[in-house]
Amino acid sequence: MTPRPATEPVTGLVAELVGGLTDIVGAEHVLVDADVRATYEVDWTRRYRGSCAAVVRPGSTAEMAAVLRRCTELDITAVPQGGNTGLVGGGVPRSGAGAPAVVVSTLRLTSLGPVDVGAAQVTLGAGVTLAAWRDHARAAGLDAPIDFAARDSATIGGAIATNAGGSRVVRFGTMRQQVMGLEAVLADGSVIGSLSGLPKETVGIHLPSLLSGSEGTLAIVTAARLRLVPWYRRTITAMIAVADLDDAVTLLGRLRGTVGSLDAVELVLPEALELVAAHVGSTPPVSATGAGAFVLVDCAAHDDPSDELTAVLGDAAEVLDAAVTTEGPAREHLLIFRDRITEAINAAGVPFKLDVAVPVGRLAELLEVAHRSIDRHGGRLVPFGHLAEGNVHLNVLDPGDPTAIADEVLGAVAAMGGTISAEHGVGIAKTPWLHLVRTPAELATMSAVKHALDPTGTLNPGVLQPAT
Ligand code: 2HG
Ligand code: ZN
Repeated sequence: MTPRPATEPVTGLVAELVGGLTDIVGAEHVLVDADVRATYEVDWTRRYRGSCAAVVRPGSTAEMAAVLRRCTELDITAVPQGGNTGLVGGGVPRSGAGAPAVVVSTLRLTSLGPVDVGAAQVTLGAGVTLAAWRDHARAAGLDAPIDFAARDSATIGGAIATNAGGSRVVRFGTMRQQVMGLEAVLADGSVIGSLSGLPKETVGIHLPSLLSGSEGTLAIVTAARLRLVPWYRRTITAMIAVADLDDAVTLLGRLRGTVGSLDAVELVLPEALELVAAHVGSTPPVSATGAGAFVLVDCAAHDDPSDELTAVLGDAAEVLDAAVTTEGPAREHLLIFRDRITEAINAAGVPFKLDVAVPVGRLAELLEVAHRSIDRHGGRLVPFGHLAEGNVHLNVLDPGDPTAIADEVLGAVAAMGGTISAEHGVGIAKTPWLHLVRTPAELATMSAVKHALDPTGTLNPGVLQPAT
């Protein structure tokens, strides 16, 4: 690194940075205008924001390497950003950060490799969206194993960085399980990884595992070799009203034991159903009378899975009411009551989000704790999530004292054997509570790995690090 005189004005440094980046990617891909930078500087919920000196958009791995090398040389921090759908403040500049930062956007890394049908794999650029992954796979008769509501904007790189989950985890696992290989750039510009996608290989540390969930703090992923799964064209979807969370969990057990085509088992609590119904101006397809929870079940198979699901629902005493639909507009209508909850929440205010998971048998207890805490500290709870993984998104609108709510809820989650982040990541939002789920020895290990890969602290500072 070239030492800089301590007195050098920041403006001089920024000019040097912009000049250097322009040499690498061209002026049209170094965004310095405040209005243009603005959308990269705030997260989707509007809770997290900061400012950057520039947004740089490398168009290849070689350009990414040169960009990061330049940032490291100039002592500028780099905040990687994909579709900017993150919910924990990990993809936007930190507010009040001392050193100037650049946002490194992966959105130009959109290469779609040929689908390898025999291997059921494909190589994609980090900036490819989940929807494009799905469409590309389907054009070859296969499918993408990961899906969630932000599919049109969320990128492969971001999904790897946060080890994203979504609705199909019950069948295929999280993003980490889909990464057969990857290519990534370290802060010093070294390119690491492999895209050959070998299902069997034991030669030491598995880089895809190390980097999945590392939130852009160790390296920036530029491309990935991803698993594909069969495209099950026949679907049946049901929204089921049950009396309470314990009944929802009993139903989950029945489904797991008997329905081989199970693709998603999602959870919508009454407060969330009410909010999304008002937002989309439509009545939910099931009767809410006496219902304490709604379970959304998706089954998908090569042959019609209807009998398999309806047989279970017909026998289950927990089912108070159910709306069942196969493909087409009726299914789309049903799915909006799950897919559009986040949007409905955002339309109602700036939410405080706690993405937590507990063993499924303790979900009822978790909701009681959350309600009691919010009664004490103020706010409106909008809970929903992924029943199969015990993963609830506790969204709080107008929180009176968000820190007190987080202290109580996350403390209780940890005591139940749960986690403070199930699929959104830690970002900067959860750093004060990392100690609840990681021991001092584990935190020291994480910090040693960070230091080994990014000794200059260039990549995504503040993210995934215990708050001091
Ligand atoms: C979902 O499950 C996403 O739809 C977003 O993880 C959750 O808005 C949220 O809290
Ligand atoms: Zn989710």
